[in-house]
Amino acid sequence: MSNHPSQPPPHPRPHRARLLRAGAAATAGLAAATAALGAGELLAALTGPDTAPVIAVGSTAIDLTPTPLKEYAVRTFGTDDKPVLLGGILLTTALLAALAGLLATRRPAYGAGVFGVFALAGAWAALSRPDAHPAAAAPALAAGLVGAAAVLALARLLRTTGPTSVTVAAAAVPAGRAGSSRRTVLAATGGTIVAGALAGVGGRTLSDRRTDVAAARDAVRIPPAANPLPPPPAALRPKVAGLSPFVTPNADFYRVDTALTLPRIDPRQWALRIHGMVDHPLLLTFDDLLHEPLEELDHTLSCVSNEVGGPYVGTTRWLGASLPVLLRRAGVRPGADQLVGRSQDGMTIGTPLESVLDGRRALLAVAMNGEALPVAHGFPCRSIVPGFYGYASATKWLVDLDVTTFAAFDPYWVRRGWDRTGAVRTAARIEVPAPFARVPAGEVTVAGTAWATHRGVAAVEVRVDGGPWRQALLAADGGPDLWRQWSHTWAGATPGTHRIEARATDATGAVQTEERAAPFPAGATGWHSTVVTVT
Ligand SMILES: Nc1nc2c(c(=O)[nH]1)N[C@H]1C(S)=C(S)[C@@H](COP(=O)(O)O)O[C@H]1N2
Ligand SMILES: [Mo]
Repeated sequence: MSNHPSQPPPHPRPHRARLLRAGAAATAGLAAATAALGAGELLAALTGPDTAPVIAVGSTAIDLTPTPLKEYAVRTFGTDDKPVLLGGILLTTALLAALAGLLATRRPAYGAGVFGVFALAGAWAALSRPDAHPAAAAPALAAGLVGAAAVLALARLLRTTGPTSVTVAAAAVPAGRAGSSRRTVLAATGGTIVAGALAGVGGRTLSDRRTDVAAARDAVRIPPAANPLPPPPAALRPKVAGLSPFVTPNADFYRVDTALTLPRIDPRQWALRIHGMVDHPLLLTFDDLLHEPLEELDHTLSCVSNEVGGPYVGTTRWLGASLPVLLRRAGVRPGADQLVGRSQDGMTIGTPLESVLDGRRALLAVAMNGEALPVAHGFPCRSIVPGFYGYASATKWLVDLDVTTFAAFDPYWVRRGWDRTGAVRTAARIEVPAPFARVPAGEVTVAGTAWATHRGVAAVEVRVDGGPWRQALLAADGGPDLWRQWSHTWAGATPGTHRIEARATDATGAVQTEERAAPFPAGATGWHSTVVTVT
């Protein structure tokens, strides 16, 4: 800034002054961004929570993320991948905002331009969501305008009264004036941050209240099953401390989806369309669905992204209308081979039609373990087709079923390179002892869970340190659609470090392969192992 017209006279601490100036400018940018995001949230209370700029950008980022990076994120952050993504977006926003503030004190138009780019990116992201309406762009555009106006105003204030002139003034004018201009800058910056934060929190609260479906969900009365199943027998689970429960409580059921804000659907406004290659397209309301004879299905759902030994698997008693009955009522035309479910948030999930109609108990589920589906698990309705990973069978927030062909349509995950079929691979998981546990020498109880959904588990074997395979003791068999728990007594465990391995055989007689494969593109393979220390 040596050519600056108001070049200050030599100052005893120029570095400190420059730093202060830069800090104040960056903070002004951050304040403007806070105001911008606050304005976006406030407007999103009207246009829908998923149109708020950060959410819209985040959702688009999820859809655009290349598969390997997404795999890495799920592997590294697990179900925290969404907070990590939002944190990353906020951090990037903060860095760019600080840069905008620095630019604005020199070239106001550039500073404002950064917010213009923000606005356009946010608007584009919001408009490119599958369920977008034109008003979806409004929050991002408003955010851009507010941010640009705020950064211009704050930068102007800084140029006239900011730390540059404050420090200069401190040398030249009575201390009172320098203090008051510093207070002006602080007050304006702080005020902008507070106003932005209030607008943000207020907007989010308002939109949560507007879209809340908790009351509507509580009001739902799910009729009992036409032929209720007996409670799951205790013999399904070996009595081993530390082994997971046979039926997974809803609160502990894994959640995997691309939704940054959960779709909140009022069941009174919900309808399901069954159409495509059918003779009689159907439109079913939630009431219609509840008037169908409801079936119970005890079933183990798992995610294709689950690593060997991983947690993305759970067992539930689902309740719902029969999917094959409704498809037959619609009259499936010859030639159709794929059933595509579409969710309210635009997810598409394809299942082989032949499997849905081959006699297995596929459901349009409305309840999970005796209560209406939790919002995170698809309220008010999701599909369940035993034998397939969730990405190929279990559309949450389901609103549309399209009877089509594999040739005509690639669903969301298939477009990203995942296997078309999505059949569940055989898996065995060691749960007891826990990894790196210290156990006393002698007899060690080993126990776990195995699944080969819709084929069923016929055997589980255990070995220690690469020794001979021993048959584990299988608990009672709940049927092929359920996981099977097992236990084994490892006799003669000697002090030291040991490696326990397990493998399952499915009911077709196929032994689980040792070959390690990553979850992409068709599900992980390989034997689970756990290392323990015997003392
Ligand atoms: N609408 C919607 N449905 C979805 C998904 C999704 O991202 N969106 N993810 C699928 C995947 S990959 C899995 S494994 C299951 C997980 O269901 P859960 O979250 O109830 O365990 O939902 C499936 N259904
Ligand atoms: Mo999944």
